[in-house]
Amino acid sequence: MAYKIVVVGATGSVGREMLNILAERQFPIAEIAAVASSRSTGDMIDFGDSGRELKVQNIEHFDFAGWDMALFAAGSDVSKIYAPKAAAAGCTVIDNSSLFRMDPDVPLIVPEVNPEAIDGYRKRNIIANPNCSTAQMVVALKPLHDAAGIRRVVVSTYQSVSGAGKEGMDELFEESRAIFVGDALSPRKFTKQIAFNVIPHIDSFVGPETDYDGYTKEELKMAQETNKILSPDILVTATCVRVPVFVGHSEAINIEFERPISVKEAQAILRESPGVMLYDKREDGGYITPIECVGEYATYISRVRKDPTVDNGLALWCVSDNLRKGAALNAVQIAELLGRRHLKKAA
Ligand code: 11C
Repeated sequence: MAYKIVVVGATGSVGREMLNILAERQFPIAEIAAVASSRSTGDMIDFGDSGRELKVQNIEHFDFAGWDMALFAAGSDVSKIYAPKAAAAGCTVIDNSSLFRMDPDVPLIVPEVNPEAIDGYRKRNIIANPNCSTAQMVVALKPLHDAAGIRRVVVSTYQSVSGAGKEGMDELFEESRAIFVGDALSPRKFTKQIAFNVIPHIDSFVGPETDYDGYTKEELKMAQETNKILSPDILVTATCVRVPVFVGHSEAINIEFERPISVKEAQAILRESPGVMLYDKREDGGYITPIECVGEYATYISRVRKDPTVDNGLALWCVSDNLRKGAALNAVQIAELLGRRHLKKAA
């Protein structure tokens, strides 16, 4: 069976990656539409490396009836208006924004972790794609949780500027150039200079209405989304930091388990786990850095070691392409899962 697929936000960084990945994985496509705001209407964009070009259609006039799935990557404001319209027209929405993630009637899916949860999608005909920093972390945690039961996670992130979209990437580029040539440039997208700096602040601050007063929404998302996808019992505390890297999020993760698990056991489990690539040599360069994961599908794990400061503790380093596993790839994998598990049966 082949599907009629819509990509909403097709001209953005994640939308383009969705088109690349649909073409790369030879997703069974009967028809494909690239949809965006009126600003891009009529522009031609590549359908990955398929050799085909797609004419961008205006979302304001797009009729979702008769389409099987719509992959939304245009942000919460667009999803708020158009995702329910598409879903009501019978087109299943796979939404990359944070808008529906914590809705109990919307499954939040990482296919390697909780594929069975997708069965609840019919309530709203919407499936949510998690935040990029959560997606790669739960891919790493899931097999270890199955083996020894995770009690608590302490994570610090090193998130690339592409998490803040094209504007974030432009700002790092222009600021770096300005510094080299001696020009002054004020921050626009970020709160402080990002070139040659790090900023311990991603998304807005959370207020005292939650246990996470003083944390940021990005940090809260890592806790809440992990609880929804993997287990409600895992305690997560995160510090999310923006770093001057264009693509690829990195995470230093400390894990406390219910039961003992050795470094060798964890490495053996991770070596066999779906979506994971273990590269862990205790030598110079024996680990993966963000620049090496760009354009890749895997979540890379390195530096697995015992954390001797707690009972049953491990520490590890986790890197993934935030535009791919963190966004576009995960959305396409959800579309593949939906096709396999539901739409074929209905055909
Ligand atoms: C960042 N993780 O790096 C964010 C981008 O909730 O989908 C994705 C925000 C989200 O800035």
